[in-house]
Amino acid sequence: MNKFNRLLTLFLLGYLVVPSALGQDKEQLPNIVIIMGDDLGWGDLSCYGATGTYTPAIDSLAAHGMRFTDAHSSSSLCSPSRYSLMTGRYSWRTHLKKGVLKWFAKPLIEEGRTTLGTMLQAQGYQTAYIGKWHLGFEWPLLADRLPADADKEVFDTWERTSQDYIDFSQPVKQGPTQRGFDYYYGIAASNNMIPFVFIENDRVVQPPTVEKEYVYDTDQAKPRAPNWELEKLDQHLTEQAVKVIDHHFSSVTKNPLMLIFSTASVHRPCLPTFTKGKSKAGLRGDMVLEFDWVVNEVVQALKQHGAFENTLLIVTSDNGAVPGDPVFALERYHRDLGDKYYLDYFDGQVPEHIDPNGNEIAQKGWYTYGHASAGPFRGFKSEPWEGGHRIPLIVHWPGKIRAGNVNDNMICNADVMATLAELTGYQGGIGQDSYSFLTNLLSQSPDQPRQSMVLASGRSGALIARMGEWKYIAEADGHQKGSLYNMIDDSKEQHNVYNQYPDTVMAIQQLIDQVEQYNKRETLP
Ligand SMILES: [Ca+2]
Repeated sequence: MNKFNRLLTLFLLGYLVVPSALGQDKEQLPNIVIIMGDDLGWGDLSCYGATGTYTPAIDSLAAHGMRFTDAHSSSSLCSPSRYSLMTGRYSWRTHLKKGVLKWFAKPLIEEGRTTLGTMLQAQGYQTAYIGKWHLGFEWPLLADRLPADADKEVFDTWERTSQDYIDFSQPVKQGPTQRGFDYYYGIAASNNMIPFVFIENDRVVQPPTVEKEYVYDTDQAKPRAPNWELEKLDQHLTEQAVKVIDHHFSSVTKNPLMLIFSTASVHRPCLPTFTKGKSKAGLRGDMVLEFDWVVNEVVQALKQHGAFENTLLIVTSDNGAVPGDPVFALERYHRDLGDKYYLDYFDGQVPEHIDPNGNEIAQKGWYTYGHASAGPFRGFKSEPWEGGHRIPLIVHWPGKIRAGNVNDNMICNADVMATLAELTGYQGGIGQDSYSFLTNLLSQSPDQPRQSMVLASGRSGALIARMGEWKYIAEADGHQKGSLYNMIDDSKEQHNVYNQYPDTVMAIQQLIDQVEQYNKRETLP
């Protein structure tokens, strides 16, 4: 293909031209697709032992690829975990020590930092990001309604009135298209977070003008965009992902595709449509089935273009699961709106995981239907226990990964960057907390990619360290001493042996100090 045609093709596709990709033959590199669920738990997939859900599309990828059993998100909440996937760095190195980014927060990924997107652009990939971002934007303010203190009233607040200052007609800057993605279509954050709009590249597709329907779990909401249908978010986003695949492989471009598809499911509120009633794990379980449908749609689109065989496909989650359907929200929904959709689900169910000290949702507990969303592990999303940060992770690459592999080595989602750097021959700097597990994918006797790991608990910000057989949870907020568990004898974290092993505790604290200082492969000052 001559240069003019290539430029024309890129233009027609709506992609930015990647100068480094021009003139390079990258045909031999595989396409890379990452599908990331939101709050999808280790125990949610049938290939991880779930019986209340059935996920045949994902199970098939696991059966023909590699399933990791000791994979972790860098945090038990999503913004920080997503930061690590994108940059190969632990999120506690940023200003976000706990919690997630607020509605209109500034970008968490620093300008100029190497991301999965910029790295693969440099390697000749065309890059696209579909779905939930939750890593911040530069939101434009209305010219005629300026806040006295923009941080307090707009960018660093959970007040929903912050939306009243946003000019939805102007470009939304510093998002995915300025962090390494040629194309973006998605939602700013979780499905229950304002603004309820879709963003394409740096533009809001339709401004939020329609009064929000009351849906359980998202009351006090602001208006939504006319094309925002909460119950069909993933169906809409899947259409966009398939469109990217269709455009890419219908064109004459020979550059490989890198696509990240970050779904809205299975974050609450869970509002199943065509999977309603199909699982045995309530509304949330039904949404796990919808997530499996999403994966299948992407797989089928790749197959349709003959691209599946040359695609490295990763299916994973951003953090651990919630226990099930929130009783608080369901009761309130029923009180206000009657049994419009859901009442028949809850007959005979008894709330579990009640936390008297938690927020209003936790105090009422959850309906689980006997489904263990976190698998056999202790704890859930936002917590320091395994259920908060141990995630499902499956890699499929036909002809490269031996079918049916189960891999028990410890990896972190930050490691995806080093793995793809090694795979594509990237020589530039990458995040310093990223360790390649490529040999694990390609070799039958793989080494441990890493000996230790320092994660963070999303809610408290407590650092969590794994070192060999040990797991340590640091003191947080001054309300507890550290905890120490032996993950071989006690993977369910039932017996805190902090007091019995002071030398181990000291060694792990030293490890954390070293990791905090570790700067060797930094890409920014
Ligand atoms: Ca999440």
